[in-house]
Amino acid sequence: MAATKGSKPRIKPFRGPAGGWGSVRSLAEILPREHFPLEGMRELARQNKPDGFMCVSCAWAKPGEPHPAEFCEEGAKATAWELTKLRTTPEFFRDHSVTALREWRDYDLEQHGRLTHPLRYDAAADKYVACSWDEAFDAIAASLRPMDPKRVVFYSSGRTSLEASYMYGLMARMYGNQNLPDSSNMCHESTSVGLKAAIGVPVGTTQLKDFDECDAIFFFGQNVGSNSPRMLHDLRRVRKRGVEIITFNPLRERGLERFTDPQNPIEMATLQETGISTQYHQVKTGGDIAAMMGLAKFLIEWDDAAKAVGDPPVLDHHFIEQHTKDFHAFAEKVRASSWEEIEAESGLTRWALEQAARVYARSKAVLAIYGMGLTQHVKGVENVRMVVNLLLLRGNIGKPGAGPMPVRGHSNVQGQRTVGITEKTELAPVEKLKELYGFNPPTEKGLDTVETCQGIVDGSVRAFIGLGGNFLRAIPDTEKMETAWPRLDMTVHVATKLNRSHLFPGRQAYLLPCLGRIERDMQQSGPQAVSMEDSTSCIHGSLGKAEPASEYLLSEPAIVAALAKRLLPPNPRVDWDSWVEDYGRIRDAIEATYPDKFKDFNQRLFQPGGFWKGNKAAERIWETPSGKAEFLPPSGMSATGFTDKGGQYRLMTLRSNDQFNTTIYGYHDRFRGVKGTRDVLFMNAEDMMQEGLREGDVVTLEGASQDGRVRRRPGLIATVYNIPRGCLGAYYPECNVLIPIEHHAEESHVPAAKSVPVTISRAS
Ligand SMILES: Nc1nc2c(c(=O)[nH]1)N[C@H]1C(S)=C(S)[C@@H](COP(=O)(O)OP(=O)(O)OC[C@H]3O[C@@H](n4cnc5c(=O)[nH]c(N)nc54)[C@H](O)[C@@H]3O)O[C@H]1N2
Ligand SMILES: Nc1nc2c(c(=O)[nH]1)N[C@H]1C(S)=C(S)[C@@H](COP(=O)(O)OP(=O)(O)OC[C@H]3O[C@@H](n4cnc5c(=O)[nH]c(N)nc54)[C@H](O)[C@@H]3O)O[C@H]1N2
Ligand SMILES: [Mo]
Repeated sequence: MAATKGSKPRIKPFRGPAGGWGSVRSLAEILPREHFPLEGMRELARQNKPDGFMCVSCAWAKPGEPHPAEFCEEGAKATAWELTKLRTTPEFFRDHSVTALREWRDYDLEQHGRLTHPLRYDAAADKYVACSWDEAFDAIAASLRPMDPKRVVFYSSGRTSLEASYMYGLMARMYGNQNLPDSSNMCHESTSVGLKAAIGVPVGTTQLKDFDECDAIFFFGQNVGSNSPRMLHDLRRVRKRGVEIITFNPLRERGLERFTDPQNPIEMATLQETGISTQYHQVKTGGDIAAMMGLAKFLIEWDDAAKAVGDPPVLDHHFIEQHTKDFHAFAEKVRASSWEEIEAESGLTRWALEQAARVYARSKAVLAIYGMGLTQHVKGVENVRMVVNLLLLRGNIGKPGAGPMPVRGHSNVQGQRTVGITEKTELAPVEKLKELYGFNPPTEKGLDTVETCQGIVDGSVRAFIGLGGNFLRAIPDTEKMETAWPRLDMTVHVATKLNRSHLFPGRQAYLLPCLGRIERDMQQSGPQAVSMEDSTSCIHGSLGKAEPASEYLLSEPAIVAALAKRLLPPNPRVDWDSWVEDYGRIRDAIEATYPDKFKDFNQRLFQPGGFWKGNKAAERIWETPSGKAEFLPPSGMSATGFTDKGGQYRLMTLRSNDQFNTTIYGYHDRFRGVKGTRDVLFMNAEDMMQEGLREGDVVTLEGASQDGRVRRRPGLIATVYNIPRGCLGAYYPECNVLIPIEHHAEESHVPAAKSVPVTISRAS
């Protein structure tokens, strides 16, 4: 593992708020380092505006009436990362072999700047060499055409636009598979599976306006200050109105504690802060099912008691009767649960849960906001369904100010699923595609992320095409996967910057550089806009205007079209070239395929605040098999899926405030007080004492090894941290080596990155 370069590591508590002067200072460091061009400041001002471009960072909603600067520290970093003046040219690859580059840190690979030319891997020289686009497309198509389509995977990362995603999914299906894993397979797939089963829609039912109507927010496992900072404005607004925010998180995340708006000169000058959470419950990792069972237990007990004496009910029985199924089975399971077990599994006292339950019981409209702290567990889907159970008890779905609000990750990850990036036949528009394009789309289920990994290991997958992302770094089991990867016959990555996935080429490999979203995309009919769907199901147009990083870049739609044309037999009904000439025609095709969601797509493209694609559950129409919203009693109290034993910990892998997924912007995690390193192991003080460790000791984590494989991550600095006993925290992706590929959510196959069983040793 490469050592950390730069300043001496320092870990001490951070006392400031989220936002505030810290975020200004952080940008003042990063913008010059990226050689951020002056014109870039103009681009920043266009970020998330109705006529501008949509931030390439997170998927948080973009309001119709934006702030003068509708971006956050993280969004500005992401823009600077894309608009950097630094370049990774063919000369760079002449000087560095692929094997040598594997020794580089993730940070240094991307920091070297934007890719400029299409590249072919020359195995004899172990180097990437420049090639022409034609050569690349011809070779890729020639290699894929004779292959069994079932053995080829088309991955996409959630940044890709609706237009490119639609074409990509169509290409895969016309070729003969729906092996279309995307980053949501590692992320909110637990939401898509859990919500679909429970309320008939795979996405949240809520929108920005619900912040103005809610009177309480229950907030589970999402680090708003680092990962969706623009939401802090919404949270501050509701706090000023007296809305209670009840947070469940093993760590005291600063963004959930207090915030100073860096764009508010008065707040900045006077160091004013808004307190965010009104209750903060440091639940044990994997303890949310138990915590929510505790809340439900209070509500049901209070309701039973009220009924006995003829008081007004605590539960919304009218809603439950009219709209839900299996309430009684759920209530029985809750009544039968014991407080001992709830307290032990959640790590929270009955008293603390009572305080939270009281807020829930007296609130008329409750939002439930959540992120990876719920989805990335073996019982991740049950976590999500437990959120629904809780909401259903008081009719908190399908009314203003209430409902589930999953916070999605990548800026268009939700949208990709909407336009056909899915391995599941029931989610694909099979009949429509048949009707529109006259072919028989495959109906055999495709491979998701975990199945792709398994296929690469067992040799059944022969080719991997990646539209964005850093798959090999984002998935679990780093060592095992890096060993298997080069056995692939063909690997292709469409990317903006060099990353570790590119350094494990298959027998044939191409690296194709593309335009970023902020850049001008000029096609035959003029400059092109693309579109994306945010976390609240609103669809926004996005127009890039910045000068492209290189004259050789192609747009993602152009790359997909060029490959499709060579790979597929001609089909008079799909004119790939005409789609690329004018992306409006791709949007027409999307509208023809999904007329309900995308009505008048082109006309509404730049509607301020985006246009809402609609949501049946929000109207209390339940598209479940029973036609009702379904309660589901959890199978057990713990979300971890494994039994605790002496010396074994639950490791959660985390993002810092200085990264976007596998992209490392820097080595600080301001809110957690970490400076100059990512090799940190956050530990409870008593656990450290029990292990005989002192602050700063360097330790090794060892992962589970049912398959006989040793999974180790040496070089972590043990650090006393406010974290529940038995739980550990360390950074992703450096700790992915510890996660077995089989350790994933049961129904959704999301890698269970938030509770990984590990032990600690001093061996290096
Ligand atoms: N700047 C920036 N923005 C991003 C990203 C980024 O890397 N950087 N990534 C984007 C992507 S793709 C995604 S998916 C999102 C991710 O955003 P988040 O959903 O915030 O994901 P994580 O950073 O993994 O943090 C998960 C949070 O859950 C808590 N947690 C861990 N285990 C548990 C548990 O068992 N129960 C509870 N209640 N809490 C738990 C952790 O303490 C942490 O606060 O952010 C998106 N936005
Ligand atoms: N242990 C652990 N593992 C995790 C997680 C965790 O919390 N813990 N989180 C999971 C989650 S939620 C996610 S979403 C995944 C993330 O998985 P991915 O989405 O696959 O990874 P990213 O790091 O977002 O991808 C970064 C790369 O995208 C490319 N890129 C950037 N912009 C563009 C563009 O406009 N076009 C194209 N074509 N390429 C571009 C760049 O080359 C860059 O190197 O990781 C997952 N893995
Ligand atoms: Mo994600």
